[in-house]
Amino acid sequence: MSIDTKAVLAGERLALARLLTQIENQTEDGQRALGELFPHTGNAHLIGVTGAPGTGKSSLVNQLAYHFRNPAAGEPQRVAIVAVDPSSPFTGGAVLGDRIRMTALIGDEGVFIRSMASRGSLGGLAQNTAGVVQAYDAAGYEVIIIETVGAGQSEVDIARLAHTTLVVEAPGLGDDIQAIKAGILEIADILVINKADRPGVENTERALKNMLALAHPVQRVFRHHGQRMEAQAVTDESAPMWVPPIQRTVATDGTGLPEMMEHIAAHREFLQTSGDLERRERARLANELDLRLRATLTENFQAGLKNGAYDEALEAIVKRKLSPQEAVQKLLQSK
Ligand SMILES: Nc1nc2c(ncn2[C@@H]2O[C@H](COP(=O)(O)OP(=O)(O)OP(=O)(O)O)[C@@H](O)[C@H]2O)c(=O)[nH]1
Ligand SMILES: [Mg+2]
Repeated sequence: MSIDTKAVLAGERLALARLLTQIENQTEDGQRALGELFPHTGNAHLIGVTGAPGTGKSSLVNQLAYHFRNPAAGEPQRVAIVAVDPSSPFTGGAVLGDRIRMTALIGDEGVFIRSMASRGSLGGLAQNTAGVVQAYDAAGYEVIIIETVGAGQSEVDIARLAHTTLVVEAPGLGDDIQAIKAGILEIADILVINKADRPGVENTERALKNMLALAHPVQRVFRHHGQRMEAQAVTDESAPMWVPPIQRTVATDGTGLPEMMEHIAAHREFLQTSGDLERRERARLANELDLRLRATLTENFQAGLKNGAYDEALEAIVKRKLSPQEAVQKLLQSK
């Protein structure tokens, strides 16, 4: 079934839901629709929420959505959420403690939630997520929240997709030093200690503060999106810096959420005034271009190979008759 992109642009939920399915299934219709919609994207504030399983990311995302819908000041904003591979179900409130706020989101036309299963390759998931975010953006959602379970690479990928990245920690997850291993300082714009009602919160905060003190903020901010940004950072030492705040929250009752909203607003302001928003957008789109280019080149190349040529080459490598380098040359020449 072809996709009604006009209806998507008009914000019709059913059309959007259909498009998301096409994106997830990587259909040609879906890709074509995304192409048509692309000129209408680039307006939303993309917020990434990542952290270890069970730290309360979904609960926190629900709270954020509630606060964007019911702001302390200003107009309510429309919020779309994509939860990538959640290990616990994301049902728009069912996993949550704060029933009153969560119930307020159910049936709210200004909120759209989609969970995505991680199937296929990691690259495929990253592409699909980027597609879903574009669809939301075109549909006019002002805030797009992307939740992923952080496990190294996916944390980095989400940071590339988001303007503002929240890294969620929780006390008592075992090793407080877990934070360093995952390299979270590289990608966190805001550090959240959720489950602040639990014992051990001081230890977690102390560990995070120590880590932050050891980091080099100037480099940290600009290395955010890889090599290309680094050169800029070195030459531009007068550029304003963002030091990631640490915020305690209790996502099950909303404690710390007003402060959290202030940090997000401040970061957004920083992105705009420092010029970092433009740099991040550029890096983000470069990343997507690279990702798609690589995927397409590989696909085209493999489609043009003679039957069995790849397996033969692999077999020769396994038997040490060819080096991987030689095998690549051979495959390239066999075309
Ligand atoms: N005590 C306490 N429990 C919380 C808090 N936030 C979330 N929880 C509970 O922790 C459990 C996991 O919460 P989720 O929001 O599903 O966590 P998640 O990080 O999204 O989990 P995954 O997506 O499966 O990685 C649920 O039972 C929540 O009710 C909190 O601040 N304090
Ligand atoms: Mg979750």
